[in-house]
Amino acid sequence: MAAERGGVTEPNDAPDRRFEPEQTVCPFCGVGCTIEYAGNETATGVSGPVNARGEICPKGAAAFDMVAHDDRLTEPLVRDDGRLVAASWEEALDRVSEAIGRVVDEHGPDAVQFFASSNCTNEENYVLQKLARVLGTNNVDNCARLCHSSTVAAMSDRLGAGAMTNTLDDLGEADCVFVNGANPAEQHPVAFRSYVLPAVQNGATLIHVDPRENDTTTAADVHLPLRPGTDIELLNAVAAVLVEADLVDRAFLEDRTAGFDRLRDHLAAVDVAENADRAGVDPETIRAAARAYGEADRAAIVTGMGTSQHRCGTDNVHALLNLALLTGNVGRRGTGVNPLRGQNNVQGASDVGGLPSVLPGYESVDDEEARERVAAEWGVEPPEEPGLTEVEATHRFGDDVRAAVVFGENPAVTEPNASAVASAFDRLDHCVVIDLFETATAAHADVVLPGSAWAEKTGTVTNTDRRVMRMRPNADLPGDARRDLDILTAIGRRLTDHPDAFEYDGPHEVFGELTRVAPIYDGMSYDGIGDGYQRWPFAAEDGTGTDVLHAETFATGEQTAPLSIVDPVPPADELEPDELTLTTGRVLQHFNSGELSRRSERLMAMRGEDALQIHPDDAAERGIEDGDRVRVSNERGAVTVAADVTATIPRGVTFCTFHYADPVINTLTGDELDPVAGIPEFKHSAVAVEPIDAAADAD
Ligand SMILES: Nc1nc2c(c(=O)[nH]1)N[C@H]1C(S)=C(S)[C@@H](COP(=O)(O)OP(=O)(O)OC[C@H]3O[C@@H](n4cnc5c(=O)[nH]c(N)nc54)[C@H](O)[C@@H]3O)O[C@H]1N2
Ligand SMILES: Nc1nc2c(c(=O)[nH]1)N[C@H]1C(S)=C(S)[C@@H](COP(=O)(O)OP(=O)(O)OC[C@H]3O[C@@H](n4cnc5c(=O)[nH]c(N)nc54)[C@H](O)[C@@H]3O)O[C@H]1N2
Ligand code: SF4
Ligand SMILES: [Mo]
Repeated sequence: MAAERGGVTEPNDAPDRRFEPEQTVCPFCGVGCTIEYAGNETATGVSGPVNARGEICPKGAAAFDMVAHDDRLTEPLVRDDGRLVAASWEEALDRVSEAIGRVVDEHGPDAVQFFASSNCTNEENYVLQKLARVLGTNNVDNCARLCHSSTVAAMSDRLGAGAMTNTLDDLGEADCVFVNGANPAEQHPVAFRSYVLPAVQNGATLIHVDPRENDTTTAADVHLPLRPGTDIELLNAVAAVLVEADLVDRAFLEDRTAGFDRLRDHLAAVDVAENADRAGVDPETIRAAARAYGEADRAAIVTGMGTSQHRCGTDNVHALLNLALLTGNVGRRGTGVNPLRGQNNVQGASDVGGLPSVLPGYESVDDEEARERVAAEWGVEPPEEPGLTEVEATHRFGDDVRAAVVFGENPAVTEPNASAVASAFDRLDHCVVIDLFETATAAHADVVLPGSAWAEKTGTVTNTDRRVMRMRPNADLPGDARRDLDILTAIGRRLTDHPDAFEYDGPHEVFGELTRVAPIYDGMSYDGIGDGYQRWPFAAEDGTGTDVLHAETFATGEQTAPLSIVDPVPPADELEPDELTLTTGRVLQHFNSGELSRRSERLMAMRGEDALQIHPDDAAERGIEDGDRVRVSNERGAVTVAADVTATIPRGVTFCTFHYADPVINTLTGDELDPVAGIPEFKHSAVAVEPIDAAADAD
């Protein structure tokens, strides 16, 4: 098998084990399980900081399938006469620096947008954002924008830190776990099975707020199957019951919060039955959920994309934060508000400055002191004006944004309103993609550079509960592919006037610089991390870092956090008669833009392509049977997928995964953005659904 895989040159009878196993971190989700090469092109879980018993999920077990896959890019590609053709590294890098150099000369550095990668290491992302800023622009963002940017905005605003307030370990101590808009049983399987589920088995109440019944619901005591886009109605109703039934923590409200009287007056006007009706749920179930949450000694909130990916995503999280603050569930073990982060380094990509408005360590670009500290290290001061977010930038491609450097992201599949994204990419003067595969985004690129997969790199990643862990190589690079860090530093040396700023002995030296620049990583070291972890904010004295945030004071530096008045915001798409709501998301076996998971035969064998969940009554009305091909359409376009007729989804709502369909599911999603965080509304679109034959007849 090894012989037929791309870039691997051994003969057929070579021993299949080509690499020494070394403890590293799973490339998929933000839980951060440790794995290593187990021979025979498979990964095995090894005891690590998160998965103490070496437990992993099916994706972790399949992590090697893409590493030596035939489809791996093994040489640079450049566009000649409209086609991507093989080229030398010299030529490809020259084209990048000449074309982007020209854009900078003619239009200034703000005409270039950098896409950082949540799939890549802290060191790689640190160098990418440094490249942008040394070039003179803050136009750098990562797909946290599409993911938890609204969570980060609301939590930073209220509490002073946009990350899990607590740890996976101490989630296990909760008496009640309130899961809002997340499906951790499928998306964060080891966090769910090894931390949440044991708490539930010990008697904790699990509340699941999700339109659908899924694997998380199976373990839940209370399910609130709300209509997509009605989280504020539901959460305000829960808050109203907490106040009405006197389940609030008076001492905590007094000492640690501000604005209770205002919020209480606002909630007095909330009619629980009316809000329940708008959300499509039973008011008694809302009351039961509020009682379970309010009466628990320790209640933890877990939040995901169902909360964050709305044009009111930031407000949704504000409404959720109110519940924790009203009941004093902050600053103690087993409590808090816990966003489960997406990829294995989406937390780190943001921590190290892969965002347009903050420097490494979340200090604002307009903070002069922070800029000066960075300048002392870099020899160049970063610009003061915040840059563009990803989707904002895409909207401006061909206007004031003329070039893009896309590192380990696939926006042609994963940004909303995909047909508009595709034409936007074609309006660029120059686009360079650094990836493992010839992606849908690479189809619009002028230069495609073959990077390194997770198993071929050294560096660190930061998991969902703020633990920095080390990646170690378990495989050789295929063909002429290069390490991502080497590619980025090579571009930095060619493109900027500060080549010395991109000379490093290796990732450990980059990490050292990061710990000097980003205060939250201050004191960490490669050696100190070892096979374990160091957690931010890192206090060198106690060896591992701070577990529970906001214990005495909030990370804002304040003793109190404000309570917020939040009013419902209707979704951008209004439903016409006969239209259904489409919400999108994931399943256990598949991953994001599908580039990694589609390369695993075993994952694909467990479950096939994208499918549209639709209620039996909605299906029957349209003459749709289970397994039929259906056309899902709206004013933005049309997509064909298989129908999965199931009563696990409410009437009027459909759900589709966004991993594989062609054209992509994001053809249907809208690109109106949350005004604070710039996150799109992936979780609510209006669509018509019809059987494919009827659709063909109509055409
Ligand atoms: N297997 C697998 N695991 C993954 C990923 C993957 O692609 N596959 N991706 C990783 C990434 S990048 C991320 S960000 C995380 C995401 O992890 P999750 O947040 O769990 O992901 P989603 O499936 O997008 O959305 C969660 C749930 O929100 C529900 N939902 C939809 N609309 C609404 C709504 O309006 N309100 C509420 N309350 N709920 C709603 C959906 O039914 C869905 O079950 O997973 C990570 N882990
Ligand atoms: N409809 C809909 N759309 C969504 C969402 C949704 O719920 N619904 N969720 C959104 C969310 S939460 C997210 S996070 C985004 C994800 O959006 P993306 O980040 O665009 O998607 P990914 O598939 O995670 O990864 C992108 C690319 O990274 C490459 N890659 C992986 N590892 C490496 C590496 O080590 N080096 C290099 N150079 N490249 C690498 C992969 O081959 C892939 O092409 O999608 C968003 N889009
Ligand atoms: S739970 Fe996440 S980190 Fe752990 S093995 Fe599965 S995908 Fe990898
Ligand atoms: Mo994500």
